[in-house]
Amino acid sequence: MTLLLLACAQTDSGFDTGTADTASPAATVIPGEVLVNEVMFDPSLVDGDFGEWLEILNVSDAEVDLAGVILHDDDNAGFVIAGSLPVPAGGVVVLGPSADSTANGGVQIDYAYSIDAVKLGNQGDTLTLSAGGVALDTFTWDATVFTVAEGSALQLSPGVDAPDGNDSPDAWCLATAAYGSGDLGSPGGANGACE
Ligand SMILES: [Ca+2]
Ligand SMILES: [Ca+2]
Ligand SMILES: [Ca+2]
Repeated sequence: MTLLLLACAQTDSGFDTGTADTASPAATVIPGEVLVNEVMFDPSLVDGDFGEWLEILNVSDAEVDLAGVILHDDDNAGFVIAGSLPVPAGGVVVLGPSADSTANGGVQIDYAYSIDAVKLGNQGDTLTLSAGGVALDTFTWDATVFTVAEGSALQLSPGVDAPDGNDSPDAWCLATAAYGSGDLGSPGGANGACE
């Protein structure tokens, strides 16, 4: 009993014992480090249930781990990134509902989630990244304000380095480079310049 109590005390004081009080890992990423960088909400060559994806950019100068980060759209349950998902400094990770590159249009997915948890609206939606109840980034698009097109991802202009920098439609444009089967975007790679 003494040993058990000691083990609990160590857990509470921050020792990593390999177990956790909750099912989700504690997030370590903090506001200002990551933002939504590219979103494919309306793939043309494959069904959106397989071919949607989004890119998260690390704008800090050190690697971050997205474990424990929660991602929501505006009307579905959302999900918690359940395991380690490292993002190098200045680099990106790609999340989508299908990691099968033959089904998803040829995207290399770093983290797959259930399509029932997040569905990216073709006419508009809001993505929210949060950790520990704190918002890390939100990005809202609306087809009445943004230029959108089936088969083209919305990409953030290179150089935007703050979570509020992607709030303006002026910071976004349609991707023009082809990936995988031929839809347009740069999943996992640097975004093209916006004219
Ligand atoms: Ca969609
Ligand atoms: Ca934002
Ligand atoms: Ca990209």
